Amino acid sequence: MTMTVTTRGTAPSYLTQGRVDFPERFVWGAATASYQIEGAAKEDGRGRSIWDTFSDTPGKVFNGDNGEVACDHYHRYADDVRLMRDLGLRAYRFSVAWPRIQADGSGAPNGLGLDFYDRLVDELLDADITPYVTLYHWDLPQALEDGGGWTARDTAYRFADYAVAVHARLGDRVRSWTTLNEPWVSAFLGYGNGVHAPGRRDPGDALRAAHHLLLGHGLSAQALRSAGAEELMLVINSSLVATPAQVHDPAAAVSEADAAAVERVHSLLNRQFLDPALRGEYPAEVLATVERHAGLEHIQDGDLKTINQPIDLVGINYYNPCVVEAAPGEPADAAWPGSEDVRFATADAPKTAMGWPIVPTGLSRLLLRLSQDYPEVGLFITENGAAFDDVLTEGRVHDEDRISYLDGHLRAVHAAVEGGADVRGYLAWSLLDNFEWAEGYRRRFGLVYVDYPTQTRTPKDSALWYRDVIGRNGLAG
Ligand code: IFM
Repeated sequence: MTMTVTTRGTAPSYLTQGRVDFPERFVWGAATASYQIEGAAKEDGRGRSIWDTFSDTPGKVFNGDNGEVACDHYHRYADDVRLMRDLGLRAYRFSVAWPRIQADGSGAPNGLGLDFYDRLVDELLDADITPYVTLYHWDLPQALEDGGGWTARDTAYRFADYAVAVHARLGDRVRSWTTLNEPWVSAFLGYGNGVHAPGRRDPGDALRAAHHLLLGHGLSAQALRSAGAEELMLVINSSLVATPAQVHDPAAAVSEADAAAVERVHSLLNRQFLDPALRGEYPAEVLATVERHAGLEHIQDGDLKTINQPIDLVGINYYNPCVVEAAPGEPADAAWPGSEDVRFATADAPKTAMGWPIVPTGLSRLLLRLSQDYPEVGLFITENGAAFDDVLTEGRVHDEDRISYLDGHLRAVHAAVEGGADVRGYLAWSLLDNFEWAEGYRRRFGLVYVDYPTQTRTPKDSALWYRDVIGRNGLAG
């Protein structure tokens, strides 16, 4: 049944309303990341990460916030797992903090750091929740950054060693392994526009970092597979790229220049990572950009073969569409080397507290395109969610706007599955309100409200709604 949406105006008109059922083995869960929730930054031998340094640098993070305490998950993990169980989660995606395992990014693993993840995995399994481990969600050991960070080739090799050490401890119980989370963000916000750690601003560095991240992905995927890892995944931040008119109407007429701008940005955002990982090649226009800003010496013979390891899934972190139009003479955005003559615009749509436009149909269209372009790999929604200005009143958070966002995007995932996309699961971002990088704690993405001074957790209405969605494996009418 297809009909016009009336709820809060975020779901697109062609998405099915009423009850929808997801495929039988669809995986439901939530995601977090180490630096954003763990705290305990100086405990049990954890070394410094680039995010500790960046957060300590005045002016880099809103309100001078940092991850020293965060959600104190390092100490409260057992309660947090109980909360997950009570919410009916079947899967939990978390990341391992590299500096907990190797304080300086190399050498013998720190047993105390591994112990923490060991306990967490056991707790999850006892609660019947499947762990999805991400090895790199941005907290690079500071010592490696001091040696060049991701602009240094050696970091890719160090990463593979670290991945093997974590797998050696957890691999008997964890079947799903993600190498990198959002390498585009690591490279282009970390080394391109400097909005994220380590805060460097050089297009050549950003492009070198992107290649070395991919190399680290390939080397670690190869090593993990040989060590017996069952499921391998690369997670990208991905968006539908479209002109303002196309955002709401895929059939909208666009000029040749606009169409070229869309495809160029699609290459920079999506193909720059997926083509090497899944096909062993860079798109020609990306390679031309790399050559212009960084030369090609850092791309050595055999690298692309190494990067192109068989993987099982591509994880998609989707929040909003990326809206662009041709703008002759416009200089490249610092986060987007190669984006000359393109203007980044915004969609005419309601916005989240991050100012991100809410366009669920963008997710269906993205999933359908990716599944057509890369039919060899399954897809997984590894992050999707929204920050809103939540208010805790009398023990409740009535976050109707988040429920609407999630409902719209789940309908979009369902529509893509119906259209033939092989989407295996959905993980909401995030389980808990947490440290939102340069935005500090002011942006709340959680299904669960965190009162930071007391560390009290309060499931928002969206968490209770999501529990019901999981329980019925679908959406009610
Ligand atoms: O909080 C981040 C997460 O760490 C990576 N993906 C996007 C989220 C929201 O900005």
